[in-house]
Amino acid sequence: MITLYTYKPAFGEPAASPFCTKAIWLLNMSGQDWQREDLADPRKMPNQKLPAIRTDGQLIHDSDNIRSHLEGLGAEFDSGLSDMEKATSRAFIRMAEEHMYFHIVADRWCNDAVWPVIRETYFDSIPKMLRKLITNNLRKSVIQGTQFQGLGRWSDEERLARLEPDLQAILTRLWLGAYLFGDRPTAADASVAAMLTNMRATPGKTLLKTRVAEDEVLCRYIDRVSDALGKQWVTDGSASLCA
Ligand SMILES: N[C@@H](CCC(=O)N[C@@H](CS)C(=O)NCC(=O)O)C(=O)O
Repeated sequence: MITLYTYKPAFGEPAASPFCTKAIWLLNMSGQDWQREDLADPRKMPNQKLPAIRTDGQLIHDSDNIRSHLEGLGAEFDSGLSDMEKATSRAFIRMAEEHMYFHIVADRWCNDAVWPVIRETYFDSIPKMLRKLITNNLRKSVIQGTQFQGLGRWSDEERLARLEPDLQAILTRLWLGAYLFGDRPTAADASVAAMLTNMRATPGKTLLKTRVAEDEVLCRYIDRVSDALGKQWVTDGSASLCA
């Protein structure tokens, strides 16, 4: 049995982190038996981040490594995709995880109206008297991180303009099928939809949240992926089916 170390569910999502949601969805697709253990503090993990899995005494961290491990056990997330499609899939995953993700961070940590809800949700295990003090330092370092990464230097309007071509690329892929690469979900959907669903789930009102929440095609796509990958899958060797 695989144990997934993840952040707890938040804002109606399977986990407070899109990378944990991605890992949950990949585990479901893999057909492996797994259980979750929710952690509030990632500091004991390699790289001090979540998600990670424990399996056969090994601790495997990073959602990409979790994917590789599951593939080593026989999961075929991209079965039926051509080499050309697999190359495009890889680029979409990087777009989601190395660009779209930081918009969620900026929306949740840098926005003074959203931050109190984030603090009270993510850090409710810290005693209330200490919570503001401890999390203010953490928030400062995350805001510095967004400055270093670059997105934190843009206004919300400018940020949204930078994201728009990514959203258009996703919408273009969806002309062709229900999922990014046709009629069944693949690895790219687990990354891309995890980012989109978390953008939509951010508490309060932000430009980014409104952009995603008011886009019918994106919302139908998010709901389709959440429905399909939120369930445990069974594999019969050649195909994966929702259980
Ligand atoms: N590349 C990693 C990213 C994981 C990640 O960024 N996790 C964040 C939450 S979304 C985290 O645990 N951050 C804690 C920290 O940086 O202190 C993956 O794919 O798993």
